[in-house]
Amino acid sequence: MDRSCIKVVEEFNTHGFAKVQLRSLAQLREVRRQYAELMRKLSDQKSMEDCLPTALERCHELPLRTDLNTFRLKLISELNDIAGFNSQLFLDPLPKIVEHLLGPDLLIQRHVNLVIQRPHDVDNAELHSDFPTNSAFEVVVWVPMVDCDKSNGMYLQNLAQTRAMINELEESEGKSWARVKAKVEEDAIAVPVSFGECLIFMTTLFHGSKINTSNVTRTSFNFRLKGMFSPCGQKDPFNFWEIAKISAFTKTALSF
Ligand SMILES: O=C(O)CCC(=O)C(=O)O
Ligand SMILES: [Fe+2]
Repeated sequence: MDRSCIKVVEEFNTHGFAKVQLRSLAQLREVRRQYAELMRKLSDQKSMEDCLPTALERCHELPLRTDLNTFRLKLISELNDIAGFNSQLFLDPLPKIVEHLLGPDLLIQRHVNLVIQRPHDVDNAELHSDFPTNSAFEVVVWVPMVDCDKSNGMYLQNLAQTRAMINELEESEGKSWARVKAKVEEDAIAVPVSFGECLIFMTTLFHGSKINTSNVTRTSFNFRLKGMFSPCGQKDPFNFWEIAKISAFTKTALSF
């Protein structure tokens, strides 16, 4: 691993999250093009080819045939018809970093999650942690299709903050949730993530998003990776995962 990957791993191990600069931008742009093409197909927009980034940012101006959630679910369903869609987002240097964190035998989430957050829409993701629905042994990859800052991105609590929150919740037997939530929303770490970057974080971290106060629609994908032999969460492992990478040794061992 080169110096920048080592730094990401160190940051991840200390704080439970890290930002990663993706190196295969051409491939990321290709994913964005595919996505915009789908958006165009499912909406009444004639063409998005000419000004793609702008079209994504101004997705809230699209003439939709249905409500946003139905549109989003239709998009997800079409995206998941593209074989290995998440693998297309598992871009260099993520494999090196994730392999270092989780080992050489990796599972990748079979279906992508898509978040479309329009300006001033109130259906933002409440403060939550993906654990224990997802196992603590997974890494979440969050990839925006537009530039995100604190007005339209995600926020999270680092490992120390998350631990402090859990202690407080346990001590109050869950009664301090509303207070903890209000405090988090006040001092949460908003991580600016531009197109071309992604965020990786532990499923155990508390995170969420606020109402998008920018004037651009935020579109982001998220998916998870897990070591093949680590504990599963509550999802059906046979539906949730597919193999991303398997070592020669494991392949041979599994053949017996
Ligand atoms: O993108 C968001 O606002 C929330 C994403 C999320 O909760 C996740 O990736 O686990
Ligand atoms: Fe989440």
